[in-house]
Amino acid sequence: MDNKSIAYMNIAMIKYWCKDKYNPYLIPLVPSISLLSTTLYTETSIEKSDKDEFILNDVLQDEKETKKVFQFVNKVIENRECIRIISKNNMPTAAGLASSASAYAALTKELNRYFKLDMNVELMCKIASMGSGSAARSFFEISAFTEKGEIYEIKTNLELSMLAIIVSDSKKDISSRDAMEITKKTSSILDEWVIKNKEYFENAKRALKENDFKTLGENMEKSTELMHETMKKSNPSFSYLKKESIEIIKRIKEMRNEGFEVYYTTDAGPNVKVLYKKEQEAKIMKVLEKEYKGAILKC
Ligand code: 2P0
Repeated sequence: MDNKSIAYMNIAMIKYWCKDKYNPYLIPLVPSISLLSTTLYTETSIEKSDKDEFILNDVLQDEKETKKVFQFVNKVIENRECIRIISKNNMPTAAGLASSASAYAALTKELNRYFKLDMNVELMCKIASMGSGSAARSFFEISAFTEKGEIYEIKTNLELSMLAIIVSDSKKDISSRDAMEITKKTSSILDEWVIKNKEYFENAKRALKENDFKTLGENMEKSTELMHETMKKSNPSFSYLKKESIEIIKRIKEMRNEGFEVYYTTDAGPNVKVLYKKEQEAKIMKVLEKEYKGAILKC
């Protein structure tokens, strides 16, 4: 067996935004559905060391980052030897796509391997959720993570693909963790978010089962729009989107009127992701590559 573990990042089609509680695993406030990346991943290995260390992309991390990661490790395993965690993301650092989802999923798998914890996938999903909510969804191609804390695979015959249009690589002003807190405490439309996102989740789940790409795409956009609206209606009001993001979103919607089956989503950052059916990749890429030269990244 390999002496390392790999996990791919995932992109939410139905968005997770806000936590209910930890029990000790995360119970999100709303259910989400994600698609696993086929290209962007974290690779992690663990080795014996005389003190706990965390190396990310060849750089020894400072006390703060190391503490954060080892707080997670200590939740997974007590009474252990000191270890060195060596992680690498294959995402271009300039793309602003590095993801806590692939990071905590890969670390969970590697802890399982190194310490021979004998956890099954169901348990590893839950364990990963203690590190990062989205990490719970990096174990299946399409994952559901419900407001009851259930995590399971959804099957579909649709062959889905995503690409990202990179707007900016600048570091987030506000972490998604803090942003979720502000939203939960202050957003005037939190109740609406909880009710509506559940509807979008049910619609998307049905659409995946019935291979209904249009319904899936429409609900992805509704979930995305309402998630960003919860932030706008928070106090203080905030947004991760930039002027360029809004322009790209407009263009994606316009492409639909031109007959392309494309739908957009955005996360806690300005980059825009585009969902399409794999069979239409060449056709869609041709248009987007011309308009967003050098900014397209296959997810
Ligand atoms: C998602 N995001 O569903 C949503 C949509 C960003 C926007 O999950 O605090 O890093 O570690 O549980 O998973 C980003 O938040 O948050 C995220 P924590 P996470 O993908």
